[in-house]
Amino acid sequence: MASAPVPRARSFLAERLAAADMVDDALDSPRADGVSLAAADRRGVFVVLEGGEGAGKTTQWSRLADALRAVGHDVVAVREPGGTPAGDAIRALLLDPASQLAAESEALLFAASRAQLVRDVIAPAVQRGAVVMVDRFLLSTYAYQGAGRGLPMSSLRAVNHFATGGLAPDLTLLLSLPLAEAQARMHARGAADRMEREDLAFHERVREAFDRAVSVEWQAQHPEVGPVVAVPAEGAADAVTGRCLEALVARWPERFAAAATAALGAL
Ligand code: T5A
Repeated sequence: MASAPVPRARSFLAERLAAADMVDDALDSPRADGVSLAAADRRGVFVVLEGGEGAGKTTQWSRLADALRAVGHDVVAVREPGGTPAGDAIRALLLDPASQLAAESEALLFAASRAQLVRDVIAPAVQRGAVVMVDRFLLSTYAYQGAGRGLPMSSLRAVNHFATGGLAPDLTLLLSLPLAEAQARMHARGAADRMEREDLAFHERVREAFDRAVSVEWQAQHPEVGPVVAVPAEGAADAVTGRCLEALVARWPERFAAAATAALGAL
């Protein structure tokens, strides 16, 4: 009598390949969880401000939002981590110098805040036609958790694809300032949070990762980050705001020309 077939044990290698296939599937299916917006659904624009600590992102994020609102744009301005009640609780945990977090936990918490923000705020606002301005997004994870902490990029990419559902920024303004100048601004401001307390070598790795993201080659390999343009962040805040507005006009001349003219006249 023939015996029943014995299920063949899966080898370790087969398990690894199956896992890799699942990651590939996820990366190949940007609409799988429904938050990715096709061009036709994207009535608004999704703009991110990035850069190392002290580059002036938060200052410019607020000034740009004010300048655009002043000429009638519907602007939604949020920051990462945060921007939702759950995200704000995660932010407090992540930035508290008393938090003891493994690098992996840290990466997952940033991704969890991002997942909530995308679904509750960013995707609905982009769909209704708003200008969505986000202070940090996925590129920060690649710079801080990837280059800074040394976590594997493939893992960060997969986790964050799950978090964003494939929703990529339309434009990232990368505020670029020499590290020494940025650190001087931070020291002048006082008390440092958990991330700011990392040593100089960590912040140099972060800085190098941001610099790499400006290249055409890097952006071609990381379409999930969207286009990145560097904006020199030296000089007075007014001058930097002017450069940011020029970058927005270069990308969307019709949408932002009036705002830029009005704002530049008022600076
Ligand atoms: N993080 C975040 C990760 O590790 N992974 C992630 O995925 C994400 C999303 C967030 C931390 O989390 C990390 C990165 C961060 O460490 P945060 O408090 O939001 O924490 O930190 P930052 O985003 O870095 O904000 P900062 O306030 O620290 O830096 P900014 O926004 O670059 O700088 P800003 O605008 O606050 O300015 C800093 C100081 O400089 C002055 C300001 O008045 C202020 O005192 N300043 C200027 N001075 C002179 N000239 C100018 N042009 C100036 N512009 C601003």
